[in-house]
Amino acid sequence: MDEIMSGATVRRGAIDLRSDTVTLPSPAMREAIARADLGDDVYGEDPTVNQLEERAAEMIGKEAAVLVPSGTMGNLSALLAHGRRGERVILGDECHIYCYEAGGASALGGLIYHALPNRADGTIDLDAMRKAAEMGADLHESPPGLICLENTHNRCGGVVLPISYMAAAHAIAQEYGLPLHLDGARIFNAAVTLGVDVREITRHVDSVQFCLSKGLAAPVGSLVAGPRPFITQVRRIRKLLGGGMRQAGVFAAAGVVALREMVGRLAEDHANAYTLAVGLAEIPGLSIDMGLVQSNIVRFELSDSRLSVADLLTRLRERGVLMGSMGGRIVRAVTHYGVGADDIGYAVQAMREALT
Ligand code: TLP
Repeated sequence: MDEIMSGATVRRGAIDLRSDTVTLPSPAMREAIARADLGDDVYGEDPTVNQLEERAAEMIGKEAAVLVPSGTMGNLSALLAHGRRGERVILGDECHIYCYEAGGASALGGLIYHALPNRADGTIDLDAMRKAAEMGADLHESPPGLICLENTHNRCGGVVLPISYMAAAHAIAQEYGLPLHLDGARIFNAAVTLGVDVREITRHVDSVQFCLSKGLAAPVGSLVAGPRPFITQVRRIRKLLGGGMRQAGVFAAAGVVALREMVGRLAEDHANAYTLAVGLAEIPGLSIDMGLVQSNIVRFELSDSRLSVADLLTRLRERGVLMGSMGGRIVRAVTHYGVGADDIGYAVQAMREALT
């Protein structure tokens, strides 16, 4: 393992559980990248991008989709398309848009984040959501612009929002004439856990952003999907944000393969995450709520106060296993295409040693 971990950069060979964003493209993706038909996508002339957008819209059950460089830009452009300056974005206080996207909708679009507590299961109390949606009639209040949900929910440990909850939130949004946007960075993981076609989830939202570059293992890219006029507006905002790309078919080609070949293997990541969680749960000094291990994310607490999270992560790193800190005493491990079932046993053993 010394060889793997020497120097500042992590060499290939480490068991990298920091995120599913670290996945490298599959051989089929590299092949597709090499052979991709290309054109200038700002002119709408990249055939591979067009193919990806059409396929994505169909799979996700929306009229149209647009390729953006990142999940962050996807969410931001969707929020800016839905809301106007001074309007409120009603969302959870643990969601990625609120915690990890540099306040973009506020900084660049003048929207106001109205953050409501996220419960451990990733949901927002529906009464609180309704109250937030109601606010705005009084001229002292800022009007609501949209509601956002996240599924699977990253900071809550990859939990999956039930379809009945999505439907109930959608009903509230509709009652108040608000669009419901879904940060579905890992929406296919949610569909796999629920055992449904992804459209059973997305039919309860007006727009959705999902990532190709996480569990689906493509190197770059996210899609925003929704009604065609909305997507036209997102396309305009993507340009405004500097996200109009030229021969983007270079990486869209990997996205086409991702949608075709990688969704079907996500269950493997979920099984590996569960095995990892079971192994970690047996180690004294860690505590895990197994009920929240529902997809490819394992979130656990370092309850042994003799060791800091930073020290634990260093000890793991020295053993060739990488995990991430989520603040406080919370650690996150994410399984993905680059991690095999045999790596899980090794990672558990490394954790046991790191805590001894
Ligand atoms: N999440 C990353 C980090 O930013 C935390 C990760 O390692 O999990 N929505 C959700 C739910 C996400 O988890 C992420 C990325 C994004 C949006 C943003 O996607 P990118 O990184 O493509 O901008």
